[in-house]
Amino acid sequence: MATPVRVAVTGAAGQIGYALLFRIASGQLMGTDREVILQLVEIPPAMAALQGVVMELEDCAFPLLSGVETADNPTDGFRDANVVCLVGAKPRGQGQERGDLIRENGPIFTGQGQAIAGAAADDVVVAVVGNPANTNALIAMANAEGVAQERFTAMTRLDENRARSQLAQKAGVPVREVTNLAVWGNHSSTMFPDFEHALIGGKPAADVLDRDWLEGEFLATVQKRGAAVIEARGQSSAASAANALIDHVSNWVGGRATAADDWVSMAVPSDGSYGVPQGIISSFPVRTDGKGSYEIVQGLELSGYAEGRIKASYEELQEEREVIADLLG
Ligand code: NAX
Repeated sequence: MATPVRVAVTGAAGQIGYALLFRIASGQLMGTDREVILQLVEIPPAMAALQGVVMELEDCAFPLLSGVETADNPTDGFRDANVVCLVGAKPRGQGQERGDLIRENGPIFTGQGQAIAGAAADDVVVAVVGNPANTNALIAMANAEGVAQERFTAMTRLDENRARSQLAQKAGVPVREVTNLAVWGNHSSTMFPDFEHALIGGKPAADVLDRDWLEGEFLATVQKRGAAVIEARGQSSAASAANALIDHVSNWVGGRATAADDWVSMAVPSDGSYGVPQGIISSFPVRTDGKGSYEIVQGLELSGYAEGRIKASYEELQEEREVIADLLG
């Protein structure tokens, strides 16, 4: 068997952590032929709770889990890590503005970016979940001197999965029949789940479903899904977020390459494709090789409607960038 993959997870004692770690340990992230070592990172007040999670991991006796380490700081936590999942962040408080949350969480990601540069493995890949995910990923990237920018991504896969499920339900088909669905832009209410390129059973979604429904109820449902889950469950999405992170990372480095005629959504540093300005981390349709590389899908034709939606979302990302400009080094 190959050397174990070291997977670091911040916020490991949180809700998403609890839904995520057991799946990583069971082989769903890196494949059922790769051993993993979990490196769990928390803040000092949560270390006791983290010990409970460690006990439960031990009690599962996962054959592929060859070690569990804990740390209360990112430098120790990211040492030699091949995969870093930045999940931990402060949640948005009641009545708190998005800008305040960005200012509050931003500094966490400067230190974590520096720790990735200083301590992680040469082949490290980074997936940010903690909100505001795109801008936090930008901060980490800007502070990780010497690490290639394309290693920094943020998760928009939950938005994609939500959108695929909504289309499948409306069309009355199994969700696997919905393909080529990309989310563009920011992981926020401005993101655009691109129904114009999505296929349902191989046919354009707009030929199968009513355009008014797609522009209206569909977009609104996907954009407000996180809030709907909080209202119903009393807590934010956790299992579905962990599941989306497994999808994101396993497609990227865990051996699950995307099909040649399909794509998935990842927020990645913009290279200027489709007019999305450089200097932000924005979601695009991407193809992955399952071994650590991805490329932004090229050559898609965007309607004026889609361009308008994408622009609104990247402008929001540019505004977020302004709010934390001083943290970009
Ligand atoms: P929880 O509040 O349950 O857990 C967060 C954990 O992070 C806590 O245990 C806390 O101690 C830890 N933490 C805080 N600062 C830390 C630091 N500097 N280093 C290490 N650990 C730290 O939140 P949870 O429900 O697990 O959500 C985590 C993050 O995911 C939040 O920012 C949330 O907004 C975000 N989400 C992002 C989603 C996405 O699609 N990108 C969807 C789900 C989720 O809302």
